[in-house]
Amino acid sequence: MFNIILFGPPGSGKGTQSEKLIAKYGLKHLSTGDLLRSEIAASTPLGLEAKNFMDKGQLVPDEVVIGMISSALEANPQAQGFLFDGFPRTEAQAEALDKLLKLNQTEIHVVLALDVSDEELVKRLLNRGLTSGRSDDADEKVIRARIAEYNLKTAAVAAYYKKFDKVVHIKGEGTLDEIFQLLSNEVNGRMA
Ligand code: B4P
Repeated sequence: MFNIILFGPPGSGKGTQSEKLIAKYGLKHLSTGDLLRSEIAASTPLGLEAKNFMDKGQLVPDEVVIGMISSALEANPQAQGFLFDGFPRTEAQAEALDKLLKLNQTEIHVVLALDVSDEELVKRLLNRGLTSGRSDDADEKVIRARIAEYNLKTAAVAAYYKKFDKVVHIKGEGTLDEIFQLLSNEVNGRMA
């Protein structure tokens, strides 16, 4: 089993690069953003609760996303490995993930952190907002709130994994293929 966290601020290319990584390495993609948007689309109680936070650019409460990831891990006992995209986003989520993986006798093997400047993030997300229909991409104020949440609560997750020497920083600006090549080089080196 090989487990990756793809880490970075909103708009850093996590979702985009995840699609390419799961296709190449046969991993199961677990995106908390996608899971939450499915719950919203199905108007479940969890989705209705999450929407209140997401529309303001705030993080959804830890217990909600941890419960979702726990169910997703249970539902995929045959996976060869997981690619976590947008999770963990707080230190409490990172600790919970470590416990869940330990129960399954596995661990996080590498945290790939995409570095992108704030101005580039805002530009990308506003651009995506023109076509995505995502309410959290439509308004610059909400986008900047998401970046502030990242700096306040999520950046600490990289520090958590640095203690275990698992974090690799990758330049997240450039073409999709250039960035994918840098990510693949790291995965290849560690899977060997
Ligand atoms: P997410 O769905 O995770 O969304 P995101 O952070 O915006 O990143 P995403 O992966 O979608 O974007 P990408 O960078 O690929 O989260 C949304 C919300 O859900 C959060 O704000 C929060 O409220 C909630 N949430 C999710 N997980 C949570 C958790 N664990 N705990 C609490 N709350 C949680 O792409 C962005 C754009 O950039 C795209 O248009 C793409 O085409 C473009 N792009 C990508 N790479 C590019 C490149 N190299 N050059 C130019 N453009 C590029």
